[in-house]
Amino acid sequence: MALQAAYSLLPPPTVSIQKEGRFSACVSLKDTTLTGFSFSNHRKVDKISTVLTTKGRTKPRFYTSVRAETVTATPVETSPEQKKTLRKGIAVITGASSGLGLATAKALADTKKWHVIMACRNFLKAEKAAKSVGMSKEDYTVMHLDLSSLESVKQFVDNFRRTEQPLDVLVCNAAVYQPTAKEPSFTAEGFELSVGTNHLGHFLLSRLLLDDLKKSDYPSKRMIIVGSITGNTNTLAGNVPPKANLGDLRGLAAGINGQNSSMIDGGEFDGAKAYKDSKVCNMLTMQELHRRYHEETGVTFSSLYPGCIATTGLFREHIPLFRLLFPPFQKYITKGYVSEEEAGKRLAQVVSDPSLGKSGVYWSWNNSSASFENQLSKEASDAEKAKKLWEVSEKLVGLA
Ligand code: NDP
Ligand code: PMR
Repeated sequence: MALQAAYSLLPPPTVSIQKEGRFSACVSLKDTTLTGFSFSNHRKVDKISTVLTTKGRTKPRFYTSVRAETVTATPVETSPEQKKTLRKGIAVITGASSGLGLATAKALADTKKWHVIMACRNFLKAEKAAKSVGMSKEDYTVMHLDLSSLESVKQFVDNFRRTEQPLDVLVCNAAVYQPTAKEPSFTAEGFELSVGTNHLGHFLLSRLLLDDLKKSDYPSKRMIIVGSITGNTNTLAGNVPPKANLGDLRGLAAGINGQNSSMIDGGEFDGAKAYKDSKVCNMLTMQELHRRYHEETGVTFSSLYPGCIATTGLFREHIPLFRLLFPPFQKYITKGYVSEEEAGKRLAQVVSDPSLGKSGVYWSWNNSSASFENQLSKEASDAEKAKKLWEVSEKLVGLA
């Protein structure tokens, strides 16, 4: 097979492909509307605020509130008059300048019920991307965030707080994938780049913004960390070498800085494995957040596999032959392919659909695009490992 030819150009696999594990559990056909709230068309501008741009300038922003006809979620304590008014939800999406993040921002913005904060490392790219998909100015704000710098994460949180907006949903979506890198590269604080960006950057961001989410008076507050099938070894895709494996986290505990090791399990650097390991960290972190904070805060914590979005920028560092063959391979052979637009609608469901409001769930979709609660692999659902990962990560990002 042609993809295998491209695949054979990668470092030799250490393990052979095994049979597919349990594919799905508890398939439930759900309503796929983006939100269960029903709104009239009447909108009014109710607040003018300022938003800090990357260059430290402030610019005026208008926030709109929307009159709700029916609200089906838990009511917030407000006066009878206020009860009729549901403001726009405010969602921060990291890495919204392309692929899944952009498609999700667009899907939410199009409902006119959400204002999206596009938290991106490249301000101009994000602005252009928003314009290119036809998002209206009043539906989004671009704010600078580079997840490969913990200082930038802290700065983003400060800047966001200065805007005095509430935070209703945080989507940890950004990621880097370096399948062809021979040597590791590192974040500003010296962590291997994939784990440093995809996991540690998001770990700090989610911990800091949890306080803001707690304060939100929105009917449903959510934190979503994007996972993937390739981190789950109970699937065929998760058994394509190199397989995710965090081991006993000795490399992470030693700082994952290239001095002892650049890999979480303490092994030799492998860019594809580092990405898959980072996805396992994302899925473990979501479950640990759920265990520690769901009851206390009422925040819904979720992860998901949106489908194989084979056309996104995630594969920008892969060899050209792979980039050519991967989309048709996923479309016609595995049938796991999903368009950016469809994947964006799926993630937007996890953001706002009342039927996806259960906490601690890893969502997937079947071939008819119906969502279901999927089963994570043994490692990606290991509560002991999740606790250890939490404690080690806290130290690395300076929270403990
Ligand atoms: P893209 O490359 O299109 O999007 C990744 C986004 O992350 C980009 O906006 C990129 O910014 C941003 N980003 C990368 N590094 C940083 C950083 N240091 N700071 C801030 N932002 C950063 O890939 P996808 O849309 O495919 O990936 C989105 C998510 O979906 C990831 O979590 C990925 O793991 C997940 N996923 C993807 C699948 C797929 O098949 N594509 C399947 C399963 C999960 P910039 O535009 O500046 O490069
Ligand atoms: Mg995979 C049902 C089978 C299936 C699915 C859904 C995916 C998704 N992949 C499947 C099967 C296979 N892939 C098989 C049989 C092969 C060997 C030919 C294969 C190969 C392959 C490669 C080389 N696949 C890949 C790569 C990548 O570089 C991608 C990757 O692992 O990125 C980390 C990838 C992916 N396959 C997927 C998905 C969703 C990816 C992107 C990974 C992600 O975002 O997590």
